[in-house]
Amino acid sequence: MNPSTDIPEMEKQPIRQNWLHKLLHKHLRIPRSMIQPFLMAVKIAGSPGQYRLRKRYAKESLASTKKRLIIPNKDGYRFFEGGDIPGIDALVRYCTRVYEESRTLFSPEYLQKHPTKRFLLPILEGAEFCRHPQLIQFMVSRPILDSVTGYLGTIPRLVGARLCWSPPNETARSSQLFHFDYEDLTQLKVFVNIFETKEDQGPLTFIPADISEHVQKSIRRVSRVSDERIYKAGARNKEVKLIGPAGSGAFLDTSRCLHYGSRFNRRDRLVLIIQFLNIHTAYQSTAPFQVPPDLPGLDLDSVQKLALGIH
Ligand SMILES: O=C(O)CCC(=O)C(=O)O
Repeated sequence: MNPSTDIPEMEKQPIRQNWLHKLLHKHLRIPRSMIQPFLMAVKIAGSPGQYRLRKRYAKESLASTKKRLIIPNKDGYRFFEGGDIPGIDALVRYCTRVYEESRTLFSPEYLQKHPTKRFLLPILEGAEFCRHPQLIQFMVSRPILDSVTGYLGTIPRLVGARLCWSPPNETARSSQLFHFDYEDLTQLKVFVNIFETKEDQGPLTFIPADISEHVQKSIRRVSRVSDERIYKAGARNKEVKLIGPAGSGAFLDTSRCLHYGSRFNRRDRLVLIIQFLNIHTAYQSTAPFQVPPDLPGLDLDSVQKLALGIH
């Protein structure tokens, strides 16, 4: 892998909220657990062929895959090491070089102007990945895709990705506080530590799905509340941290597992975050991209094409 010498522009794509979801959840206060299955059923009714096709492909591809990393449903996560997914060493080298070339985007002046947002700064985000087909090829490599398919029970859609840098910071706000992601009731993000990540680098920190569910039942509003409230509701000493060498990582259902990261870093952290959703999910990714069908540099089978929405 050789990173392009292009310095990526910081193109942002807006989050498109589903207006019906907004009306039902925000205005009529109907819980998400009731709305999302309903919205999904509406979307499936709109494209039943896609729904059946993805289920069928999932069944066939899982039956023919001898070895894949299984993500237990009860836990909602699974760690992996560099050797578990071919290509991780090359990925780490590539992302490190992109980071080194792009650091100038975040000059000391930039950081001074944005004192409160010194975490998860996007080195690459959304459509910018189309300039790095090697990274897209990795994201839909079969060891990753087959694990996600096994967990979600369908060929998922790769909906977004971010290569993020979190420099030293003094904050605990927004995604630095425990929260669930909202795009669906279940989803998978793949977190890859590009730098070796230790306790003082604000590692991804989460609570397994079954305990998170218990916490949610005890206190109805769980997002962005204090750690103490989460602990009192049954999660004390239950946190799990993604600490490990470059190339270590985790599959995490961020809709079912309370999580935070990049909190009080003392040293830099660089992480690649890849997001997979069910195709009929009501919400869009916060860093979405659509891969053009003729993007050079990709070598894809039919399952990988489905995951990228290329037909
Ligand atoms: O890794 C982090 O700093 C937090 C990531 C996060 O909250 C997310 O991707 O949903």
